[in-house]
Amino acid sequence: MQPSSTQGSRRLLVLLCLNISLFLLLPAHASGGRPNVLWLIAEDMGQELGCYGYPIKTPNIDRLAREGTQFSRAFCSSPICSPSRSAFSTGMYATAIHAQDHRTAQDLKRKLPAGVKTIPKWFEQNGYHTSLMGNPKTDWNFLFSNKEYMGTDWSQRKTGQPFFAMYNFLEPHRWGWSKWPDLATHLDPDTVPVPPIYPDGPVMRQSIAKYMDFIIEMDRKVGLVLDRLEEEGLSDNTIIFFFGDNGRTIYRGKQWLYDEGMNVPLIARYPGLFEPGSVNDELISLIDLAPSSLSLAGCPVPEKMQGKVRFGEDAAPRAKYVFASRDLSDQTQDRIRAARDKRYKYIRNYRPEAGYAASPYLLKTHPEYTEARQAYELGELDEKQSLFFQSRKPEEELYDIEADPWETKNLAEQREYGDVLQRMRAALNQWITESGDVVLSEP
Ligand SMILES: [Ca+2]
Repeated sequence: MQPSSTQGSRRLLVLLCLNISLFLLLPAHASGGRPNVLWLIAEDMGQELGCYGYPIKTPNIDRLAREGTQFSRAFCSSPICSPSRSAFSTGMYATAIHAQDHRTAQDLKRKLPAGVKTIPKWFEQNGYHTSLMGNPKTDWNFLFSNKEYMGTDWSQRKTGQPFFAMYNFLEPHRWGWSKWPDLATHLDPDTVPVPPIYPDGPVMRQSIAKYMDFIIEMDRKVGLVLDRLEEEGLSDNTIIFFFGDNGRTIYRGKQWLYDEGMNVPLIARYPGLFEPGSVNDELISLIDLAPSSLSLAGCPVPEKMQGKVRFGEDAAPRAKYVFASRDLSDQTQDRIRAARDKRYKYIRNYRPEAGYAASPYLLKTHPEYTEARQAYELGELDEKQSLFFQSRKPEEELYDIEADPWETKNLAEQREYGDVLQRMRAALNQWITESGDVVLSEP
């Protein structure tokens, strides 16, 4: 769902002007105290929300979008839980801190490098109370103490103390589906949209309907948190970021570097900074949220953080690219890196011979994969739907996302895209070197 770029640019320009003027008029400390920072984190979720134009009723998150800024080009830096969470919780690429493997065995985990800490630790150092709320998930692929967070609820803070809270929702993560069989809402599988890359079968429809059911449930829970902020008089002095930790979990989404695995919802609300109801089409990586949150709260941004401040008076220049990695994912070893600009996606497969290996986890939890695989073997899938069942991946993939949002037409070998390919290759190479990819750039 890409808004028109011309319209988006105009809106962005207006937004930036408004933001700059409003920010100057109403800095973070205008109310006399430092703002609270609240991260609301959905699991395994793409932009399937009413406010993004998807046919689903999500009134609470839509309300957040109406009161803040909705980002269309927000991306995780790894398309699966633990490397993504390791990254956005430190403001570092997972590949730069030995956290790229999902999930790293406990005895292989390392300490964070000197000068790198988790976001709650940085906030604690700046006098904040920190809490891990909702689903108590860290899922970090590095060694950490049991004191990373000070508590489990912002109510545990001292009088007058600002808080940072990471509030995790389990929904719509797939292994949780069986735990809540009695949701208030059950969508009719016959009414859900099936993307063109997937065969339209009954199990596929059930999987998508279930995913949507859980988004509706997650939206209800977000509403409870927003109501609580309001009741406690905290709405105006709390910076909120709502986002998904990685993309949607249908079999070509989560774990893979297509937009379905990388593109996540991101909505920011902070009265006086984010223009109500605005849309921002600029590239943003989830690793930008840690430095941005610290900066907006008036805390120094640690020198080593690789993410960039994206909002407020200390914002960095706009990003030209976002980058992502995939390595071990459960039981399947692969190595993929990707660069994405506002229009193109470049994917480099280091193990093309591995194909699109389905892990036992995927087979167990994604019944639509088995349905689709059987249809493929019976010759019932079209060309787009068959891509995921090829025994070998291309070494390089290049997609024009504007023309081909589901990334089905690989342009890497087309001569007219040679310049784009070369530019994207160079950008990826530069990122691998400069970010210190521990797998690819160490001797
Ligand atoms: Ca996840």
